Amino acid sequence: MSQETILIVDDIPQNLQILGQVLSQEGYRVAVATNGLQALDVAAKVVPDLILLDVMMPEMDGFEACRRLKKIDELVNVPVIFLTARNSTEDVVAGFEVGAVDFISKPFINVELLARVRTQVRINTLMKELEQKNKELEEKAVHDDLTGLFNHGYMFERLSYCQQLSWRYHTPLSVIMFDLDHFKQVNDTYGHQVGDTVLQKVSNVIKNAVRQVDIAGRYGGEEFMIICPETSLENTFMLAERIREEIANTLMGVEGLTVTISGGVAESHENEPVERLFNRADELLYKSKHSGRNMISC
Ligand code: GH3
Ligand code: MG
Ligand code: MG
Ligand code: MG
Repeated sequence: MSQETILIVDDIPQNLQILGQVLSQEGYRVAVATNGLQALDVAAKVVPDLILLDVMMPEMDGFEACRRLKKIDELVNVPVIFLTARNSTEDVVAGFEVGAVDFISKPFINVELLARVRTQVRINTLMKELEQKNKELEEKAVHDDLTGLFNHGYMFERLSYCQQLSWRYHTPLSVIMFDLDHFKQVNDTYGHQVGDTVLQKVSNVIKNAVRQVDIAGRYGGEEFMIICPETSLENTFMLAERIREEIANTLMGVEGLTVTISGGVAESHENEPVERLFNRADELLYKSKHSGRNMISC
């Protein structure tokens, strides 16, 4: 089990010692600070799982320290429990207002303090897991499972956005549409599993060929799309050619199997609807198909 770190902040060394002992015995790792300023410093370094914060301290009191902690991105979600001899209703309310999750009066009862700490650490752990899951889901929602490229929905979202930027800043924007040649035959001859592997290998060629700022996606079945911001038609054509050639020269993992790809490249026009730009690239792709495949048209 991972060991959680609790930061104890108190200006009286004896308090730190007693609290430190109580928490260590429960298996927590303990960090300490003796005033608000130092607390900010230590918190930034250790990023604790919880902070037990005194209110009355020299240099910077607990309320101000908490207010500042809540403005720091890495620390905003660290739960803060005030642990103080100040226990008027106003103090308690002020504590919650600056962002605390709980308020304990001194002198405290060990088992009660530990129960409150455990509860907040547990909630915090759940929150972190949820945040992580959320991130994973967000990633999954924009990617294609088989190839790891961006998916159809995301490509169109990004294309619209890139168009807005290109119109506003008068920078070029180009798109490539690709479609594998006679891919049905690959499936029919070698089976769908080999077909899937081909799609993955082709995707890897595309991923390795594009720049960091290019956006590569799987448009559908065996169709791919690349958005090239700030790239002229000529340069985008060269990229598409490079990818076409590379794919034609890539061994697809089965003896004797190579595949080719056809493509169409179009540059965005000002105020052109996204569908029209896409259709132009698609028409050029079909021109390549009709002209014999394994070629790029622009
Ligand atoms: P063309 O050169 O004219 O594009 O011929 P094609 O055979 O590639 O075109 P067609 O549209 O007739 O066939 C596309 C094939 O792509 C049919 C479909 O089974 C296959 N396909 C689409 N998605 C996948 C996939 O995820 N995995 C596999 N293995 N095959 C797929
Ligand atoms: Mg104090
Ligand atoms: Mg197709
Ligand atoms: Mg095809």
